Amino acid sequence: MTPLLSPQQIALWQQLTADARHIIITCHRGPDGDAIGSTTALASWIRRHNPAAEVHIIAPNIFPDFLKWIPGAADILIYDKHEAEVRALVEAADLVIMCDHGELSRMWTLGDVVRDHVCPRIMIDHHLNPEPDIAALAISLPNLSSTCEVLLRILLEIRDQTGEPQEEFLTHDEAVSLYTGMMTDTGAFTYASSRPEIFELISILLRCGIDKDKIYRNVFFTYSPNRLKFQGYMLYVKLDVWKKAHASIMTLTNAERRRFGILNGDTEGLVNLPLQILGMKLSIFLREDTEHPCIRVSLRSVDDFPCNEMAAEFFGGGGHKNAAGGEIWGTMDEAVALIKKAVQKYMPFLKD
Ligand SMILES: [Mn+2]
Repeated sequence: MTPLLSPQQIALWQQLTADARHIIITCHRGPDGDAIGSTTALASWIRRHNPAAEVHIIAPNIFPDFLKWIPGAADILIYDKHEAEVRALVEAADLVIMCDHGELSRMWTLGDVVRDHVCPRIMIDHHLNPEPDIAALAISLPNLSSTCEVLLRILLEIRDQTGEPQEEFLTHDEAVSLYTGMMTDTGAFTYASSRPEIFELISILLRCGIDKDKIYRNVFFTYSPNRLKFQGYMLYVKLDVWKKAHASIMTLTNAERRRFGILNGDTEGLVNLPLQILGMKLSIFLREDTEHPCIRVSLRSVDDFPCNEMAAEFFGGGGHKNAAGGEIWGTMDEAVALIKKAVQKYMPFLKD
């Protein structure tokens, strides 16, 4: 594997992580498996390598229940819930490590607290367009699938540099955290995961004794009975396939939410299902917002269909080529009408 870090960067990493006594590790708002996995693995690694340091993981807001089993996740401080305590910790920090975000604004108001506090920062990330000049050491690799992959490669390079014994470079729990992030950011290695290095790294994690099948079940087999029945309802009753456009649409109202007693996270992943239809290129999911009079739009595609461009042009949103979102201020009928207009405009991408 080609090294990610120069010898100078490794030296800087070593110096920053060894000298600090009050370390804060942050992730983006709406933490996902990669955010929780990278922060918990790194916190554990630093505690082992710099026992004199006090290390805190801070998330801007709560993370989903299906990530709570991750080793170390129980100790994560939630800024939304403990504002004063977190503020004091940030103000005492002599090192801030940003994981899985390249911009302070991705932490919302917590980003302002971090920005106002002067101390060295390290950025470990894989998102496009990192904010310039916010970190003494910025390790931003948009070509890698996950921050956990970036972090694992950093720790391997440090091991090789320091000659640390093989068995001490990563604990079982750290390996579990890192695997979780690599798995969740690639849809269990079904997208953005064709580089051979990923599987070399997985083999290293397996040698640390992780049970990858169990990790998969811990994350993905966590439905309530209601959620599965609701999914059946959405596919059987609400899925509308536009054959000629190779597109599909599902809509969800708040009345339906109440009827099935579903929670916000229960709609997660629903938008991906129609892409299992042979030849399907675009899946659209519209749902009434639970707080505001607007319709939230989720788009998923395969191959070259630019979800991000459609989201930016029609729904005031954005995202990635194959996954994007936005919102429509209006009724569901108005939203569906606008979607039809958008699909018409992007028909050249959808036709055979
Ligand atoms: Mn990520």
